[in-house]
Amino acid sequence: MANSRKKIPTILCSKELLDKAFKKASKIQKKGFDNVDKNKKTAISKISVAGDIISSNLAKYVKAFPSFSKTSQFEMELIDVILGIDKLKKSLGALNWCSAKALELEKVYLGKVKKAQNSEEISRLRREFYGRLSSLVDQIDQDLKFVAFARDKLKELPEIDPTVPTVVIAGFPNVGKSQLVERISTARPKIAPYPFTTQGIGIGHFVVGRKRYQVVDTPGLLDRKLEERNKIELQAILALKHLADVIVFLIDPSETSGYSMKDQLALLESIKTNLAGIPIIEIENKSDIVKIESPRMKISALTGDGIDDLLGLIIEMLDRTRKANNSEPIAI
Ligand SMILES: Nc1nc2c(ncn2[C@@H]2O[C@H](COP(=O)(O)OP(=O)(O)OP(=O)(O)O)[C@@H](O)[C@H]2O)c(=O)[nH]1
Ligand SMILES: [Mg+2]
Repeated sequence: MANSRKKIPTILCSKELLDKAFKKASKIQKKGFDNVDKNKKTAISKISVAGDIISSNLAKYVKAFPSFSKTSQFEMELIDVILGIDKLKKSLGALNWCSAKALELEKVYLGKVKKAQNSEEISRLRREFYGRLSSLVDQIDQDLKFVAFARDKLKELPEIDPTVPTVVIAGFPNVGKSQLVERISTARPKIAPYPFTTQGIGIGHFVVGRKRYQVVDTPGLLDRKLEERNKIELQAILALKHLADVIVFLIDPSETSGYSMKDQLALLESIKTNLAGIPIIEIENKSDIVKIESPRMKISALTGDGIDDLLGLIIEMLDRTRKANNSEPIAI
């Protein structure tokens, strides 16, 4: 799915789709042995072209969406959080329905036009077909708009390779997760002095010798129940659950993030309980401002202090803990 979603074409709304169909049909002029024959052949061709364009474009949209059966569990859940799988399936179903209906309508009107006796009737039937085709497509306008939105969202999703050893950076908002990801990987996330800067999952890489590792930046988490978590936080939870071979839990003892140590440590405990089995490295960030007494490793993602040691530890743990396939890290 990761690559196929990049190929989904631009999804037109109902008005654009109808304009496209009618514009193409309007250019058609056929010859005939008399006026009625000419008008009939022209109308038949216009109806076929307009109906076919609508039907084939809708079918193309549906087909371009990746098959859910081939999507990984992580991506399924991520799409469900961001878009709603049922909603997406329903809208794609509506496009499919409309595609078949357009062909059906086309067939009915082609039959009627063939039997028509005079030019007035031919032109009335052609107009009637256009009107009915328009209201058919207008009926699925909301679905087209949702599918267009879904297409854009799917394109934004990061490319994740499940076979590459992966460290997920988690913690409260504003503690410096993105700053750390930027420092240790190829990712260039947005870093800002306010919470909830990161709104989705970001992926970066780093390479040591011939081995490649994946770093996942996540949105900030608050210490609260799963039912209360919003779409943004749920993405972080999914990354922790499905992608992490190792978790780096970043703590901000300076509390300049705006969150207390007590709350941050409570979140750490709940992650430990809920994701038991995934090794967690507890790190204190912003050591350039505040260092507290504790056995935890201290770093400054801002100045780079302590980063080499942390990276060494991450690599050591990733090499020891291979979740995906239990295989060796991929050599590049
Ligand atoms: N002094 C100091 N500031 C830091 C350090 N690391 C990050 N910051 C600052 O803290 C602020 C938040 O950093 P981000 O990396 O955006 O924090 P985040 O955890 O990704 O935040 P969200 O995406 O909102 O969850 C920014 O102003 C950073 O420059 C550090 O080690 N020392
Ligand atoms: Mg961030």
